[in-house]
Amino acid sequence: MRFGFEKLAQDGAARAGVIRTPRGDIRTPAFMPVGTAATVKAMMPESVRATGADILLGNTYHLMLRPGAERIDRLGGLHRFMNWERPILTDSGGFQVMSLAGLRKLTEQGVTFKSHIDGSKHELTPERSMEIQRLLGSDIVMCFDECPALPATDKAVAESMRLSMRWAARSKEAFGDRPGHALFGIMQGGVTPELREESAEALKAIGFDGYAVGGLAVGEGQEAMFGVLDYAPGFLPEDRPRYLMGVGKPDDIVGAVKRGIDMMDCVLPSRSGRTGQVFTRHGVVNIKNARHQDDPRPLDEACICPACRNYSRAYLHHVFRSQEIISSMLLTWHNLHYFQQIMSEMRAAIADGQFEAWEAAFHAGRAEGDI
Ligand code: PRF
Ligand code: ZN
Repeated sequence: MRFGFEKLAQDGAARAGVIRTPRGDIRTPAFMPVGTAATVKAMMPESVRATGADILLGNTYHLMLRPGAERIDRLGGLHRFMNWERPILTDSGGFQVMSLAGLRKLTEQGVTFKSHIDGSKHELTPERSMEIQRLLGSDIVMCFDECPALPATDKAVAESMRLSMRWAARSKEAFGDRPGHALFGIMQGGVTPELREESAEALKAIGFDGYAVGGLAVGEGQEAMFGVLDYAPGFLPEDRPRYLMGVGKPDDIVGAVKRGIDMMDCVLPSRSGRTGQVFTRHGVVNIKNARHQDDPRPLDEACICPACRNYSRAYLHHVFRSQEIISSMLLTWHNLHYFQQIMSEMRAAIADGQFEAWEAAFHAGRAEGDI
């Protein structure tokens, strides 16, 4: 079976559809929980599935360092290793090298760096990134790219983008022809329309199964990000999935879907679950706040996740303050459930031609500060 994308409905620029893979369908717009180190922290894989996730994200950078891609391959691949048999998308490593590794050196060939774990020296190139993602058994492989931090000069953004486009061509060549597996290109170009268009044209000339919008959510702010998303998805093929990398907060996700994005990933729901920040229909709840300590109500009375069905705010406050492991488990579950709930509601609204009304209700129900 081959990889495919079918658009089922469109409402304005927002699209609803399905990505078909040999490991199962991915309903879009899709939110991908992040499973960096072969685990979505604090969650069993069956619990992640119960929140409504069709696909997880894994990381080349972390897994190559620990436990090693060759080891995961010997153990039957990442799906079996982590007990998640559904689709996995893997990021290619360059972005994580730039944000996590020590002592980096970037050349035309690739990047050498020191591990953030033990200081050991490693190299990533487009060819090695493709090899690692093949050893992991990734269903959706990402091109090896470079993502400059913003703000940066136009000249720096242009040079970085052109390097990423040369690496995209090398990634495609090294990936080869792998039926049932997909390779996605990554658009760069900062917040400059001409550079975004040049990047999209370069990627389309190479030809990919899907296209990511990279280089956003790197310090430019929501207004600038939406500014790019007002035009950038339009440079990409209509009939291929579009993936916005590393985004975001619930309102970022809604704004991205409205502008034609089909897939997203972010550590926010899982990481926030461990730091006591809870996302709900009404806004953000900070569970460590003392005003929850006598509160018998659930986090969100309308939510059907285990944290909301079975526990009070007072209990969740207590286990968070006591640093009990169940705190991370319950809050992560709730956050992931809430993010998937938004995705599911958006898919239905797009199918019904009601996206605008849904979006208005989404914003109307939310408070700015802590609730
Ligand atoms: N490139 C890759 N991974 C990423 C990004 C990117 O630009 C981003 C930017 N938000 C997150 N993750 N390869
Ligand atoms: Zn809940």
